[in-house]
Amino acid sequence: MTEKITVALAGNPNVGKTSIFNAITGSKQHVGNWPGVTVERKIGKRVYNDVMMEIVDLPGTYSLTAYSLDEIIARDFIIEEKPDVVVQVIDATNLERNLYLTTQLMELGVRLVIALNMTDLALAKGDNIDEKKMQEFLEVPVVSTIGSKGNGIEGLLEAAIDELHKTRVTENVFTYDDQIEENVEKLRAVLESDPYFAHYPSRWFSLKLLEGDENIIKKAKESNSYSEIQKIMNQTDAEILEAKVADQRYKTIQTMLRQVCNINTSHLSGSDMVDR
Ligand code: GDP
Ligand code: K
Ligand code: MG
Repeated sequence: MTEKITVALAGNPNVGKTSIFNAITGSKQHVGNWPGVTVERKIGKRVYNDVMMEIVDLPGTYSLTAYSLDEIIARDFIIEEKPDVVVQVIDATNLERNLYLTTQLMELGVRLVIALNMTDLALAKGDNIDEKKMQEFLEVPVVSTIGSKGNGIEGLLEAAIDELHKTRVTENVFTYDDQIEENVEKLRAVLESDPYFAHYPSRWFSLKLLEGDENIIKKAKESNSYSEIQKIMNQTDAEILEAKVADQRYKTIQTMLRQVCNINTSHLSGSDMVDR
């Protein structure tokens, strides 16, 4: 019997998503547009170990905020269409920047697998990334790939199927300061008592409301609980909260980088520099 699953490929622009998409799907792909917009949408198929996988190549994004159409498309696909597994393709030569998206995907609570791509270039630079430690730190499967050569693809598909069959999704969330957490808890209580929100991850949705995310506020306005939600939202300054959340994510990334990487800093500058 064949199982059918949907796997979404997410990641920053130019990290090798389409190369990996092509390596997975070969010629079995369909190119069109996302509904209502002229952003390209690629969908392909692959049967692996009796599993029929529908693969979706999401637009390249650095973040999952509501600031750009690409980000809204990628995010809405993940929260509304609920792919069975999200594979984030990461450029191994640019870990810090790529991991910012990882922190957001983790907060969304999706079943996540990381394709650590461009490992040939990282090696050539002299970077030494311990993918096992990275996997342990993030509690997310990490598979090394070279997308342009099709290396590591089978391991990636296996990890995606394994992830799907795990009984529990890893809830590796970040905690913020007490005031944020208090308001998140208040919002969660409201969201979880209103069936309209049953579809959404409540912690993530609460944080987005507190951050003043327009697209998420729009969704909340369609519920019967909006006046109650608004009262809680008014207790926090959205801009300050957004900055605090970003800060916490970067701190976590820095901690991880110190543990898992031996980056050859002679090739790096600016934000890629790891303080050790
Ligand atoms: P996307 O924007 O994420 O879809 O990235 P693409 O798949 O279009 O890849 C961007 C560029 O990186 C292309 O020139 C690819 O051939 C190249 N590329 C992809 N994966 C790898 C890899 O693992 N190693 C190297 N050296 N190049 C890669
Ligand atoms: K691209
Ligand atoms: Mg692409």
